[in-house]
Amino acid sequence: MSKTKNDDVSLGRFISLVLRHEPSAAGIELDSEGWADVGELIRGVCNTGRKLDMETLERIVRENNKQRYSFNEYKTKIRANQGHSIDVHIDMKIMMPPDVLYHGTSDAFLNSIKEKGILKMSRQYVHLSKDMETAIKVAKRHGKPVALVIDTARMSADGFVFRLSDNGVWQSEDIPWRYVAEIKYP
Ligand code: HQG
Repeated sequence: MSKTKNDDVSLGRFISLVLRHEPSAAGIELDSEGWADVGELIRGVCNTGRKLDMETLERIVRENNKQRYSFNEYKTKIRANQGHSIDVHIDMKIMMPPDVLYHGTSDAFLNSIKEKGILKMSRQYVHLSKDMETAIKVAKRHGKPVALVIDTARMSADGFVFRLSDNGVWQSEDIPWRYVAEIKYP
């Protein structure tokens, strides 16, 4: 990876932390819809000893591998598209999901998930993806990966709703174990 790419990835990680979990890490605040003022974010990030300017921020937003962030129309505000643990309201479209979606997790969490269901844990929603490969990638962050195949058709029929973030991540409320159709190991 080139130096710039490396720097962008590590800056992106810090920006995710600030915009999803801990704005105070850059000494800033978000509004109720999760927006940060772009000038404040750049200054806040620079105050931590990192280097960030508008050109770099625009490149990070444009090239981020999961399209994690969005600017407003005038590029005066920025927010994370999903993944928040703090209490902000991101207006996501409620949509009919495909018949199955996948949740990636660690083999080590399975007993607890069987007992309590797939819980949101610290985030606002349970995250689901439309393909197994993405779920396995997510799962690898936690340990020996498994993908749970979720019967979203049955969940929808039972009244559960699903939201789709602007960057294509499906979001659900807690999922009881009975909706897990299959456990897949890569
Ligand atoms: C697990 C990444 C024990 C759950 C990804 C998961 C994603 C339980 C972990 C996004 C449980 C929470 C979110 C239970 C759930 N007992 N463990 N009852 N219920 N869990 O990081 O889905 O790269 O909060 O299975 O792409 O791993 O950051 O959620 O393993 O979309 O943009 O508790 O993070 O996006 O972990 O990842 P997380 P996640 P970014």
